[in-house]
Amino acid sequence: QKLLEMLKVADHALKHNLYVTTLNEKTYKRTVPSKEFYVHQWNWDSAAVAMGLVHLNPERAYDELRALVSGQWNNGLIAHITYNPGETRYYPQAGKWHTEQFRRGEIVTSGITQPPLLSIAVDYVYKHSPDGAAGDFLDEVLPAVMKYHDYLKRYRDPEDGGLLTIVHPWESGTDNSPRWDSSYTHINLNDVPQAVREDVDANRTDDKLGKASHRPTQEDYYRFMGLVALFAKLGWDYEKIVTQSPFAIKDILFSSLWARANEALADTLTRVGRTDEAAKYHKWAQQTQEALAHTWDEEHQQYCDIDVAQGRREPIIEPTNAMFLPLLAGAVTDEQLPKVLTRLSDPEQFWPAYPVPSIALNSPKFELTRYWRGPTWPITNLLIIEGLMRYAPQSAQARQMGEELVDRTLDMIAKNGFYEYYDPTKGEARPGREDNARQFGFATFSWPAAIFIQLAE
Ligand code: 9WN
Repeated sequence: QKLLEMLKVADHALKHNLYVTTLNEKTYKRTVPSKEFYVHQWNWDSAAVAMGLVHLNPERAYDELRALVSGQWNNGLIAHITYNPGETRYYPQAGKWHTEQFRRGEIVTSGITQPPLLSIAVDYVYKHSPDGAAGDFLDEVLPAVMKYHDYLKRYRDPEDGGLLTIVHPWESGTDNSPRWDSSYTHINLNDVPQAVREDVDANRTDDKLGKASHRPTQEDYYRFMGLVALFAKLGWDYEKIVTQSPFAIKDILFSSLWARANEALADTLTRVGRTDEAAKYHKWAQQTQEALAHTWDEEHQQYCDIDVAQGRREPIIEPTNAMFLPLLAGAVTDEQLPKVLTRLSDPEQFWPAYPVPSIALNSPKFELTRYWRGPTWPITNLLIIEGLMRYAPQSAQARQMGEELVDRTLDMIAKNGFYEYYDPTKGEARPGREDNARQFGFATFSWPAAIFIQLAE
């Protein structure tokens, strides 16, 4: 009964966050993360939303992904934000990116990307569609997805080593993760132009950026916007950006999704009889699996991001939940698997009442409410669940943990409603803006609603 009620509310949340616009004389339907705060279309949020929507309303899932690829740049980039016109509440507003020359007519985007959940969503939506319903959708979206993969391979793995480089913390989807602390020591805040800092100061208000005690700090924002200004100055030329950015990381979360995304894309292509084209993506997936396995650090018992900015090559040791994403990629070796599961199942680290916190509970950096420095996020739970289930055929422990994580995630969301992130110790909701969340009841955030639907299926 409770489950059915929740599904209804999830449906309501996803309808509440729908934005319909007409751009370039076409109608686009985008589900924004939260109409009270994140009023544009976010890349990996929309991919997650489409996977939930396909169970309620396949047409809306198609619309979501069509809208997501509509602003693709000529070089293949699918941006992290596709802006809704006329909305200026969220900072940075559209004009701050200086991406004018790359825009497709009236469709305005940011200039960076986000973890590549897109092809995983396309494959999922296709597989869960009623027979014959998804053909047109696939014809429209598949070329864009393939072009996006080519962009990622060409610009983010120029050395052809299998791991992808992100150039902005927002590209990781885990903005203020402790994974980036050591890289930040190389970004001199004095190098951030005065005008950029003043702009952040003027905009870092609760209504534009959410509750300050929960969000990334003022200095984080100086860095975020300093990088945006630098990339605009480099004309959004990704050959230059990847070599010159003071922030450039081989990200294990991003790369794990990349491996899985290539498998998914190869799967979709195979299903529609394009086996020859699938081979390339299979190869990329395999290459990344091997590269991820090699980031394992035996001393610290974890997979590591690698700081590759400006010629550096420094492994990053931080006990965050990103270390479990190689499960999703199928990159974990037989020898590594029990070690990964031991770490994940430890109640002092990653398995408290409501796993999986964004950083280990016993880390001195753990903060109960600060965004990606403590709270449990439904999106990373979904990916870790998929990862654990991938190893279920060979590991009873992985299966049992995967099933338990489904139950606890559903329970956490059902207890509170659809919030952005949750307290891992009590499972309480941690909305970005408590005032708004209360005011609007619990039908606010899109991806917990969509993930709830997907996990309840
Ligand atoms: C910056 C929308 C996005 C998520 C990210 C999350 C947060 C934006 C922000 O919100 O990022 O992209 O303003 O903090 O970190 O994962 O996609 O829900």
